[in-house]
Amino acid sequence: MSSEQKIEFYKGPAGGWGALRSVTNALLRQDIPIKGAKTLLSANQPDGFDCPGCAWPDRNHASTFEFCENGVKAVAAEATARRAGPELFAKHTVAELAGQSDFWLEDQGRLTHPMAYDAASDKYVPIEWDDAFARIARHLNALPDPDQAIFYTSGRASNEAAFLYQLFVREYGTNNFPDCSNMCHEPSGSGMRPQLGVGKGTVTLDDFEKADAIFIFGQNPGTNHPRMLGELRAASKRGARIVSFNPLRERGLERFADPQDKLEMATLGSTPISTHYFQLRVGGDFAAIKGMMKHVIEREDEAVARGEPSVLDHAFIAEHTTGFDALAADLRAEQWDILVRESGLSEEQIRAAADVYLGAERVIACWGMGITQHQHSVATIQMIGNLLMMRGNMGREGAGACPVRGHSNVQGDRTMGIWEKPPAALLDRLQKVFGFEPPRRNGVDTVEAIQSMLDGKGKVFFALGGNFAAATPDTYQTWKALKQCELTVHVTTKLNRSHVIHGREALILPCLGRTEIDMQAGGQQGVTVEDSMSMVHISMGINPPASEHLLSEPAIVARLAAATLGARSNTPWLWLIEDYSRIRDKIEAVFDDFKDFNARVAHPGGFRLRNTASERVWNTSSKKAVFFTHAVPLDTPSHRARARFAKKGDTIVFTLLTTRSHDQYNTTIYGMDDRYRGVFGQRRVVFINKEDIRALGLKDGDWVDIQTVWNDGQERRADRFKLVAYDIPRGNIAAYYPETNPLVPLSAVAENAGTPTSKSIPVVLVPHELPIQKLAEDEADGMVAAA
Ligand SMILES: Nc1nc2c(c(=O)[nH]1)N[C@H]1C(S)=C(S)[C@@H](COP(=O)(O)OP(=O)(O)OC[C@H]3O[C@@H](n4cnc5c(=O)[nH]c(N)nc54)[C@H](O)[C@@H]3O)O[C@H]1N2
Ligand SMILES: Nc1nc2c(c(=O)[nH]1)N[C@H]1C(S)=C(S)[C@@H](COP(=O)(O)OP(=O)(O)OC[C@H]3O[C@@H](n4cnc5c(=O)[nH]c(N)nc54)[C@H](O)[C@@H]3O)O[C@H]1N2
Ligand SMILES: [Mo]
Repeated sequence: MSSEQKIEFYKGPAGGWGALRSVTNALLRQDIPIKGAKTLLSANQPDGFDCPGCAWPDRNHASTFEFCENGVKAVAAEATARRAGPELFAKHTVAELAGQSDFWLEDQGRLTHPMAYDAASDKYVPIEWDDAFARIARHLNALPDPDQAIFYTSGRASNEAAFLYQLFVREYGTNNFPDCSNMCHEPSGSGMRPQLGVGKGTVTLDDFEKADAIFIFGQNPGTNHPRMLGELRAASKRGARIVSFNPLRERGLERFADPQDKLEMATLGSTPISTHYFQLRVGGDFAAIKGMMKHVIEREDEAVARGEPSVLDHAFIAEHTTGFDALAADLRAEQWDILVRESGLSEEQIRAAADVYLGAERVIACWGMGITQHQHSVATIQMIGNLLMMRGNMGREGAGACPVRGHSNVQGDRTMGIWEKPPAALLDRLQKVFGFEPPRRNGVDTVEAIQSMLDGKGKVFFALGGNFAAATPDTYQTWKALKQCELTVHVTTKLNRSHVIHGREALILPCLGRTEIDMQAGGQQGVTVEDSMSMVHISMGINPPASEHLLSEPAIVARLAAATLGARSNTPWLWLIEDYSRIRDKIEAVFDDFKDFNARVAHPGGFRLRNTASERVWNTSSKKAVFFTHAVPLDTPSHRARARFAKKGDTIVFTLLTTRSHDQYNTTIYGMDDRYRGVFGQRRVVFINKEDIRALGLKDGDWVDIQTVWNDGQERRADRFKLVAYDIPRGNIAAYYPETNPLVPLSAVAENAGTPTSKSIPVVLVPHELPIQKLAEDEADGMVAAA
């Protein structure tokens, strides 16, 4: 399947014919006939299913099919004709399966039967559903302390599944809810809640139509949110300024050809996306944004001195905010040389970016993982908030904050209470509605969960979706943690690393995907999801299930809850799943924002949840929006590592960012190409500045091993990566995740959010010693090669 290994600069725009070709390949690869690929046309339709790709919203939950290359790949991966049935497991021991790559594992197709690990034969063997639930219940009920069980969630779970899950786990007695959000946009919530009183984005697609300037920090929409390019293209065409901050030159931020635009396609035309592109240092956004604010304050002071109109929105600042004077004083005192050094941008570049901000009436700021996965991510996000608020760009048309979420329902899962630090109000309400005493202790997040298992406290690990063993940091520590468990359970659609790195006992519970018809006693069921802009809508599967043995996620949770809690629970678990509108009634009973849930979600396109910040109502402790003052971070792991090696002469400490290729969905590898970055047929590459290659005494195409510089004496390495000369600032390198997760120390987390700092790991590169053979295609990715 994979193309020939080559590195070839990509000259075309994002989208365009390359995207159409790639879609055809994706369908062929999954044995899906292209003619009559009805599945694809039903994605994001009012009567179809929500695309299991990203969380970017659709126009009115679209009336026309919005073409999205990576949406098609996500749908095709789920709707594949391939099957991983009991025969596969009969043929291979788990040790053999563990020797296969991540790509190979998922490529076996959809799981068809519940399977249990049999230690005697080292194989997974089929198990009846009721026996599986009884076995889990037995383990859970044998634990002396419910906090010894850990319940992970990945962001595809529907609202209905997530709601039942958090209810079950809290009735069982713990708040141990690590989720993918902990590794993703957790810092956005942690930064925004104390600042704005909401932990979610404040803008809608309508705001995108009205913005004069859109700032994009640390996000690669051409690959990860392709439908966002449509909005950016429209904004660009009407003259809005689009300002990108990214250490890498990303094609999708430069030019885009809309595959639905016949003229653009016929003429090989395209639309420029970014009007300004700032290639800052990894982690340099904080200093860049602070510099922009300093420029704004300087202009304000000049304007006042000259008796000219103010550049700030004083009315907004006075009526709606606190903390501005302290921030302004801090900005006046800040030194340009620090801002320049730490951002990696020149003073002129920072001032130019700030002038775009000053020249715009209405500004939106978007951000992604390039902002959230750093030690100082929470402070950086509050800096973005500060910048927006200086000119009142919060809670009015065409303006606001837009953290662009990842998984299609990751935002909804948190809304439903998948949260290890539940607010007291939620627990009070659960108590009232369901008549039980919820646990009040905070639970563990993702990194704390790994630690808990390593320490021998966490003994049962249950995952509703995802791929914990591959997505998390410090891979070999995580594997050790999972292997120490008494029981690991995965509710899942496809085989992945987490099923072959397992506890003493292990279960694989295969579930329906979004694309599939969910039939219950009360007829066909739909589920609901919430996108990145707080729009809630229904999702209805259209395909027959991949196997007759699959259960829906709500059914799995409810039957497990009934088996575990028995007469202890007052909740009518099995009655609830006969008709999911009953679950939605309970959601409404717990969350006031879901008033008339069933009626409102029946509208085509659904409804938007209330977002108080977008109404300029501030649910913070002061009842105002807050300007936060933070010093430029000068003591990050990269700073410390550089200081340590500064004395040792010629060793170069790089800051490694880990990112996604165009052919993957998180830990799911669709293929070996990263078209827009010019990488084909391979994934073990390091993007590096050509001057740095020279400084290392190496050549483009040479092989290196990557080693983390950390302070705990533990060796962390990932071997055999090919150097690829790339347009990236010196001292910074980039490589793909998950292959690089063994390099991320468990203790490297964002302050006040616990998010692994996957975008800034101090590393050194050493020439690879052993001769490199051409890697077999299915060995070329994933954790195996690293093991
Ligand atoms: N096709 C596809 N779609 C996806 C996903 C997928 O894997 N595949 N994953 C989904 C998920 S869960 C998520 S969270 C999102 C992720 O979507 P993104 O947020 O786009 O995540 P990344 O690919 O990790 O890339 C982040 C970008 O940040 C840049 N960057 C890295 N460090 C810095 C920095 O310090 N400063 C700045 N300014 N930029 C930096 C990188 O060069 C890269 O362009 O996408 C979602 N959608
Ligand atoms: N180094 C590094 N590490 C990272 C990141 C990074 O940028 N760099 N990004 C982080 C981010 S943003 C995230 S969100 C996490 C992702 O972490 P996870 O959400 O845990 O991982 P995914 O790869 O999205 O999960 C893929 C698996 O989900 C299962 N699946 C797919 N669809 C369904 C479904 O409908 N139901 C169920 N039950 N299962 C399903 C399939 O078995 C598939 O193998 O990774 C994080 N890890
Ligand atoms: Mo994510």
